[in-house]
Amino acid sequence: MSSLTNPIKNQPNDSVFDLPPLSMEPEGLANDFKRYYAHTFGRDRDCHSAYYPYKALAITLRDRLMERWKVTRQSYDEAGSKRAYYLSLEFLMGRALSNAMLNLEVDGAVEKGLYNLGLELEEIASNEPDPGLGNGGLGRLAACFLDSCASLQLPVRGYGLRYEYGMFRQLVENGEQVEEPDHWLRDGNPWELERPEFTQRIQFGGRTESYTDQKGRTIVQWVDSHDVLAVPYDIPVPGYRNNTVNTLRLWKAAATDDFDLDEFNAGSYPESVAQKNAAEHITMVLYPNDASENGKELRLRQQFFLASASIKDVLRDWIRLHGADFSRFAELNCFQLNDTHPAVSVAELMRQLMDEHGLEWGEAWNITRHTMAYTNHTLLPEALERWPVRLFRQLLPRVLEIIFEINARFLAEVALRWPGDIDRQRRMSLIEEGYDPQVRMAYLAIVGSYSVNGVAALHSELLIEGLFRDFHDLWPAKFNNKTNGVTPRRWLAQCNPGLRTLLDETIGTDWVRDLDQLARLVPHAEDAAFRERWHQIKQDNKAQLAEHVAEICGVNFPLDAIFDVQVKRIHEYKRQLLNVLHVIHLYNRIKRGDTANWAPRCVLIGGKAAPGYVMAKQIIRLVNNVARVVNMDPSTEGLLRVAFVPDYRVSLMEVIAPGTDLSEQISTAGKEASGTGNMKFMMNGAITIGTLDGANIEIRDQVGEENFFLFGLTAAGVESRRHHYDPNGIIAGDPALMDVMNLLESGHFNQFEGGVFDQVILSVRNPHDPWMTAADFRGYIEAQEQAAAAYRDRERWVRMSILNAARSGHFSSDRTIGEYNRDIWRLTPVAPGR
Ligand code: 26Q
Repeated sequence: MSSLTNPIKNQPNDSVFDLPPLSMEPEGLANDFKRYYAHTFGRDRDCHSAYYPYKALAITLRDRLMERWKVTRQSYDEAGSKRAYYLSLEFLMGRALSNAMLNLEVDGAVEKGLYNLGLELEEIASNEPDPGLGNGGLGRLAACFLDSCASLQLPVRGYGLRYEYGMFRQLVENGEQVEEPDHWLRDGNPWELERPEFTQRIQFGGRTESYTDQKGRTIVQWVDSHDVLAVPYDIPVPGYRNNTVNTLRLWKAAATDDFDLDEFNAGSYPESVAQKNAAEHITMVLYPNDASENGKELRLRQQFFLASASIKDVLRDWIRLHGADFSRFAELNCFQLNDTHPAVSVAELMRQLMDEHGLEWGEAWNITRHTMAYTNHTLLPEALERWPVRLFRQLLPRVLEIIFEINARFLAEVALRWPGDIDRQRRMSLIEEGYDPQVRMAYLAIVGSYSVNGVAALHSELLIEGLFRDFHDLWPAKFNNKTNGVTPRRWLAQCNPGLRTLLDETIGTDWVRDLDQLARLVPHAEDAAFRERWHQIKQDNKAQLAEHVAEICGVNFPLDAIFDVQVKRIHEYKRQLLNVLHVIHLYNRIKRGDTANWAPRCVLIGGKAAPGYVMAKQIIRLVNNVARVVNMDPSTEGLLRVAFVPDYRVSLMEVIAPGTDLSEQISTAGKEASGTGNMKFMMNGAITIGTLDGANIEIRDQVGEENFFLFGLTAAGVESRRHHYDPNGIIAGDPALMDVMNLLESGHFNQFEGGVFDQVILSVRNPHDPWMTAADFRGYIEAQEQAAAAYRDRERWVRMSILNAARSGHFSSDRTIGEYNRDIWRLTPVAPGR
């Protein structure tokens, strides 16, 4: 019947897109909300679920994003200018609803519209699940970067994986971490748009075959592979009030419809169908360790799946716009690798250009090494990714051949530069020889990239002096620094509405786009009335945080106390243990009656331990046990409270950062690449107590030494001390530390649980303790005393707090992305037309 009315083909013509712009006013928004709630979801007055109002509001806003999304895509195509792709195994986006409202500038209108329906926006927003598709800093950085790219109108697309299960949910039972799966997609995800039309086919396994064609060229084919489909799901990334909506494209693994015919004919039809299941496992779960987990086949599958699908997608797009001529490809495209996790992209881009698009090695290599850029996020040598050659051979035989060829050509270059220096060739080889040879992913990334960067000044320095020294000798110009940043939209405007209002009234509203404007607060630090308002806002935020802590942990935090907070992944190098030693020291002082001029203190610690990291789990248990002993002791009332907050995640940080006075950044110097929590705290007026590590150094440079509590060895000091480190001597010579160790070793915090803390305690006494906890104890205690003294002088503290926020402009991810763009990507901003 349609052949009569639509004789050409059953596809709508362009008038289907002729739609009037959607209302951004309270009434129009409320009408859409009502329609979705009642008609789309079919709710009536018997529905008491708070989830449906959230869903109805989410799609009301999604419609507004859709309008702008389409225009942005078209504008990028029309501009025809260079694009960048951020490849990452993790995007820790956090909740989308409030961010969409803020960036679309409808937050006020939505609140009003819902109020007229008898609904409270905040309550509705709290029903959104917090997607946890990342472990920590690296994943959250990717999310902040996408926000900044959209806000700066840069044509940048994120590529990642759509994990069915995100970061595990952390429970604490009897003081111990318990992991629960996070099935975040169970109730659907209103923010994603499935794009089956862009599905890609990804190869695994099989073998290679080569033959010589008529022109005498060697053609290699990857055959007998077991293929998996990659189905993209797009998530809109709105810029701040600029009509730009960029894309985060996440791949889901799906089985092909091919059957294993052998199995099928052998009569094992169910087995043959069940095989399909294995394919879908690739994107089932996020690996929950934030240091490399070596040798896990599924992880390598995930990495290649992301690399191959994303590159195919980019090449498909290229051919759509430019045809099969790749001569300008490198000029107009750039891939940023978020650590080595997607580094197999270097070889996979080579493979696709040569085997699928017919380029010669030389052409393909020229393109590859001018489009790939690599960011390193770690200094720990044990965290550098290596994959067994045998695993590569089995899973990605063609990719391994290409890696070998890259290596052979690279080592020839090394030999040319340093003739006869066999040791250097061995050190720099992409293949680590030995009983079980390994592919060194960082070296593959360096050799295949035109830019290699660290994430803070110290980190970038240490990289070229240490881990990557040989490569720096060869190609000094490749190496650069890009100090991390965080988005001021989520981490100030959204999470701290009280402070946002004060800032807007004091310095206008431009700071949200241009965070350096916060420097205009500096003179106001001398205004007593301004300080009073600042203090009041902090107290209100502390009250909100205290409410959460009371509800979640059952611990009461008095508001006159210093809120002293350390939240981050649990790691020995981050030294949550040092924090605990200080807590025990304070407890000891209380028990001794040494409380003259005391500043009441509430210590909050939170973070997840990798499920297989025994020491990290013991540290969590220690925090919980110390908290129980301290909080139960009547003598600590009004002086000291300790709590471990379970399931630390993005949405929790949005409550924690605004309510924090003192930010704990106490890693062993030279080990924390950057840190980004430190920046979120600073923006919200917390003062840092920290070591000269990562971005702490730059934070201190910005805010001035008088507004930062510094302690501890320097990175160089740590390395030179290693040779003559004597923790037992330090303990014997420091009565305070001696008391702390005695309490720990007497079993005071593990009555009836003999021995559970032995490993942790022994690590402090170990002369080979890589983190040198004892070395920094004295300095830390003294810095904490300075912090307490400063806090007792309220006017002084509030001044310091204001100056910290005022000097945080440098740590906006807009500044970071501006530098990536200026030095690496060289993209032209594109404002969406019409
Ligand atoms: C690798 C292989 C197999 C399984 C897991 C992994 C893996 C996953 C996540 C390895 C590392 C990570 C995450 C690392 C990370 O978050 N690093 C942090 O990055 C931040 C952003 O640059 C820095 O601020 C932190 O200092 C750094 O620790």
